[in-house]
Amino acid sequence: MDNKAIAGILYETAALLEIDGQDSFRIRSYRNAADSIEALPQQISDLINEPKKVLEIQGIGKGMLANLQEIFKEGRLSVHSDLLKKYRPSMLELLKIQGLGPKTIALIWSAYQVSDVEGVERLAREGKIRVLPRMGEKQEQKLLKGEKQEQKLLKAIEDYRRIAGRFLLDTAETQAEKIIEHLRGYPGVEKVTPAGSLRRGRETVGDLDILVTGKACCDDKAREKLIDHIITLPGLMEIIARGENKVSFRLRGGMQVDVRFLAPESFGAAMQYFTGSKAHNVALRQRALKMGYTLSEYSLARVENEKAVAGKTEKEIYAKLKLDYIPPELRENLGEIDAAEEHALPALISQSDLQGDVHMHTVETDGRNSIEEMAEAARDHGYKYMAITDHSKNLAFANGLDDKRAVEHIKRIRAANDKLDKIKIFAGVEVDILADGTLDLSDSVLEQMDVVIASVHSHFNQSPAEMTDRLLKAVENPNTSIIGHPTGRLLLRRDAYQFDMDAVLKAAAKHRVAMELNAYPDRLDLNDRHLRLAKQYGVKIVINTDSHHTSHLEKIRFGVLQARRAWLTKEDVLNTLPTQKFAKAMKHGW
Ligand code: DGT
Ligand code: CA
Ligand code: CA
Ligand code: ZN
Repeated sequence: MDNKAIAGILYETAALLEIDGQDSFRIRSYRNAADSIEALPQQISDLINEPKKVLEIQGIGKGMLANLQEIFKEGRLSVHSDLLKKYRPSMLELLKIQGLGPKTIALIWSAYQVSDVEGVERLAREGKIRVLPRMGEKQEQKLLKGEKQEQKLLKAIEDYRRIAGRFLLDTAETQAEKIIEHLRGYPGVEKVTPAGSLRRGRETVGDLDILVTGKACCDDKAREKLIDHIITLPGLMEIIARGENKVSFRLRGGMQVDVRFLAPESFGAAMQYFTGSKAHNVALRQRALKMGYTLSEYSLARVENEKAVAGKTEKEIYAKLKLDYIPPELRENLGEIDAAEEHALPALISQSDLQGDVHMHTVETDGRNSIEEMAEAARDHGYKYMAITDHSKNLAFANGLDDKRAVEHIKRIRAANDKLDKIKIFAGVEVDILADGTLDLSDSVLEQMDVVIASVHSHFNQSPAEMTDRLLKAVENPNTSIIGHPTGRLLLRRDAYQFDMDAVLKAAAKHRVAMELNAYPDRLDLNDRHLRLAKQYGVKIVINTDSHHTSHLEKIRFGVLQARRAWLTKEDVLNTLPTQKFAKAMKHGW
């Protein structure tokens, strides 16, 4: 179990203890321990056999040590599982609803013994929440007072449903890798591959679809043994269905996984089918029928005699359908089938095309590493250039730079650049676009920068008209090179702010200001649809990680995936350019 999973159990325990009305000291001890473990640089699993070292961790005393030992020994924590039994696991779902905290949940429980989302929704509709006795805390009074608060709760439940059960791409990928690792080298298992939305690189993933093939899949006894092995997977919470060719289960954290077992001769057909998307599959099946074939998860077969003509690989299926191979990222039925027929699919950008990453923070503001550390990491990554782009002063909680500190920072960046070989360090800034559209540093400072990323970090609730004007003003500023994370959304957490995207893209094309594709898995912004629109307007893209730590640099691949989903080629993306040309594009437009 990794630190994140352990912290998760402790956080849940804290919330459940609070619902249970336990004393606040005890509750806090679980939260503190969870905070420390989550931030720990090394894995607690590596330390657990050295109790002295565990006790040195802040917030972990003898009692918590015993809890951790129990988790590693038993795979669970009895306080946690007992409370879950008492209140039912659905209680954890309730905690995810905005504005619904443990105190209110406890109140609802004690009045109605309801602990699930549907139940709370019903109570709110029936006006039964507003009559609950009010608690001491202001927040709770607000929630419980009157009809308006019930409406707010219903809205929060609606929001929760929209995002519930979906996961960020990197979370899904990590879980898939664990499953693949668990099956690697198992006798009779040849290939284990993710399919579904993860393989297509969708920005969020609903459930994991994992395909397994090899000898162990073709024989009843071997398959049963294989399933017995699969369900020993650490972090598996419950088995949802166990069948002959498939096992479905839920992982801690709620993600559902479908693992399917396939004969090698159908592996390609199954990959094609279970990669989807559904819309792509429907269109492809219609094409097959027109050509006298049926396409299923087992094969592509002739209608008249049901004889398979393809199935072992995806490539042969597409080829038999007289189509160029369609990369998974494009399979959304958005024109890719016609393009494949006409040999007109774009040569999609790949990660190796990128020559640099130009959005990074350091300890000078809210990053964790120094200029040199970031630059060395970028060089190790194989980049020819990178930029340090710390925040500006409007972002006070990030200790943003004012004019004076910005100038000193430029000096430090230049000095680091002189010291380091084989990588060009550009001096840059991520400057706030203030509410009125002006930039947060003076022109004379911005002029000295190689890369100016202008971003919105405040006043998200402006009217669409105001926000559009604000962004247009930033685009028109001659110092702006890139608009950072242009819609400001945080996946599964915060919606994009509203503005006229067409107007902003038009202006960006005119002023030759690039749009960022922020590769950080919480953002992935611009999204695939907006990227395609940007390309139509002739706007160039820069793919950046927005790294706050050297370990974030590798997240660039999530950005590349989104770029591919948007049909982008190397030519659409500025940081595929060599160093000098890129520098020129940042200062004077491409
Ligand atoms: P997700 O899990 O919501 O992120 O999205 P997907 O695309 O992974 O969808 P999922 O897990 O329901 O199904 C995996 C793939 O299986 C899907 O992309 C296409 C295929 N599939 C599932 N149900 C159907 C169906 O009813 N018809 C067709 N043609 N394909 C289906
Ligand atoms: Ca799926
Ligand atoms: Ca599925
Ligand atoms: Zn930012």
